[in-house]
Amino acid sequence: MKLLFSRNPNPRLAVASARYLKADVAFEFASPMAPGQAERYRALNPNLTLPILVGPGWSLWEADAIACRLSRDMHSDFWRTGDDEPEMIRWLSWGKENFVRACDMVHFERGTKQRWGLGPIDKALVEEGLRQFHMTAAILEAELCGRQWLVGNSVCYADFRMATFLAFNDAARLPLDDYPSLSRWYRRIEHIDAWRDPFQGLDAPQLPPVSSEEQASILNVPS
Ligand SMILES: N[C@@H](CCC(=O)N[C@@H](CS)C(=O)NCC(=O)O)C(=O)O
Repeated sequence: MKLLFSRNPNPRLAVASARYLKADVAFEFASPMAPGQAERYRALNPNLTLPILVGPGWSLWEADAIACRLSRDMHSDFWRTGDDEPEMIRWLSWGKENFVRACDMVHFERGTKQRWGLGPIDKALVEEGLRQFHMTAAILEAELCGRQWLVGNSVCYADFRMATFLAFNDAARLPLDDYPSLSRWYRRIEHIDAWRDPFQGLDAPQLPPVSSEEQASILNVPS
């Protein structure tokens, strides 16, 4: 099997999951949206997004589905399958509709758009993303003040999924420090090698840096 990836958030999540699981996959950098590449990848994923897991005669897209598949292959409880499974699904479902989405909104404006030259930061969208971040971070803070992980006593895929965009917080600048239990939880995740440095030893170009306009706005100087 091979895992097609880039350094962007969802493929990063899939690579980190595969490495955490020590899954038997080869990693291959891909860029299905680059000019001239679409036809090569459309049959593998009609969305032309990453990650994609490819096996003989099949492909699987969506980071969550890939994590589920690899966890099953490795007989791991990283993807919970016992009594904890409904609770894990609750966090995956709620997270993607709420906390992860809020992080994504802010990161898209401050990070993705600035890296790839997709236009100026929409301040209204940043404000709305931050509003949703605060609402949903408060819910996670209350959950995490009494325990170390989202489900049970060990890390699971829901922790990784919830943290998808926190690995990019140098660009997104979400006020994570306002939430001490949430910050401690994320530091625990960062102690996991597979999360902290998923691309170690892999051949993949670095993401472009955020633009000088964005840097100037951080420093509050004209660009
Ligand atoms: N819901 C999808 C989202 C996939 C997605 O949006 N991938 C983006 C990166 S975050 C992508 O493929 N961007 C183009 C690239 O990385 O080359 C998942 O969870 O896998």
